[in-house]
Amino acid sequence: MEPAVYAFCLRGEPVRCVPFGHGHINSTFKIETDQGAEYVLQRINTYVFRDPVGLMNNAGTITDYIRSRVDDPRLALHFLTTKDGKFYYKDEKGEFWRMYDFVGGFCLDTPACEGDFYQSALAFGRFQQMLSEFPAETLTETIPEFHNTIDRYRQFKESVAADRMGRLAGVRDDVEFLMAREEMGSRLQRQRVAGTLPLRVTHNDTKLNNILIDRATGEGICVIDLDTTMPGLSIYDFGDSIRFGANHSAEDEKDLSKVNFDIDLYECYTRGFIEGAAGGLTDAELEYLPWGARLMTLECGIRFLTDYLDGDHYFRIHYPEQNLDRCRTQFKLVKDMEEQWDAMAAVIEKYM
Ligand code: ADP
Ligand code: GN1
Ligand code: MG
Repeated sequence: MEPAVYAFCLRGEPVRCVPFGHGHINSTFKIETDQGAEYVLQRINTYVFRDPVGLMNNAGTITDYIRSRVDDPRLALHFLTTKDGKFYYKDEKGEFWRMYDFVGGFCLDTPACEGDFYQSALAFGRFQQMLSEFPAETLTETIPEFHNTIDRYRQFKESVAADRMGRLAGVRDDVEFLMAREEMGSRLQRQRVAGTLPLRVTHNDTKLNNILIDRATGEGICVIDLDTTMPGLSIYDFGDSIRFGANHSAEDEKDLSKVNFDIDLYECYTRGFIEGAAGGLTDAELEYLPWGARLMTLECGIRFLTDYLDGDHYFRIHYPEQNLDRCRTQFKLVKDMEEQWDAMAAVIEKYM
């Protein structure tokens, strides 16, 4: 990574570089210099992101746009440019790298308390609100059909048919679980096509660890991981946060008795997200929030299972069955949400 480090205009000489964070996609490092400056260096995963130049153009434009409209510069990431003025560096092997200021905060992998989750909801709601007038059509679709669950089912069925790793026999129940929900899974995409839910600039990957939290105040500072920011539905962002954060277990927990959807955390996130979006959500969007939670969870389960069947090329794994474990936690959460469906709708009504 050395040429990448030296390609960017840093304050001081780099003296330390350590692997950092728990993302599933990019490779992340923290860089420190002899003048006490701190940066994040990332190698962009080009297996996942086929157009890294378009992606960096999105990220650079969005963060400049936000920073030009707010008083606190920490509300958006600040990407450094290379010595020849680009937001990325392409090395000799064709790998793409980017560098941004390390923001003095921390990321959480599970909410330590309701307050954290509420703060992340405020920050994700506010992110959408800050971009509500941004010309969405100018953004590159960094992963086409990213939250098109109908297309995710298509890919899943292809992987089942191919059974490249010979793993199908061990996941019959999981396949059955998904096939029983195919019709329901198309619901958001049908609303998107029908135009009943407005197209907005959305983040599309709103895990709790994609928010930086201020150590001193406990408040959300800014949204990170902007790789999938593109036109989408507000309920994708709401739903993906609920999927990840409205429970008390790890995404790859093996003991499913520990994986339980927590309706109180769901309520707390709902309150924060609506408040952060500052009245910007339509009645149809509000009504569909529970669908966002249920279907983003289902979709993520489909993606983990598909990757498991294909041989784990997409999500980084640390042991062989990890994507299967991840898939099963998602299915357990979907089941819980189905059982608490009326209560989930009632929470939304309370805040409408
Ligand atoms: P990935 O696409 O792999 O998830 P991210 O951009 O989300 O990549 O970065 C991976 C992880 O690195 C984050 O989840 C977070 O834990 C950590 N991280 C990234 N940027 C910062 C930062 N500026 N300050 C603190 N932690 C960060
Ligand atoms: C990935 O990049 P990261 O780790 O924040 C994935 C999300 C999944 C998530 C599941 C670009 O997020 O879509 O929901 O893993 N990101 C991409 O944990 O596919
Ligand atoms: Mg991330």
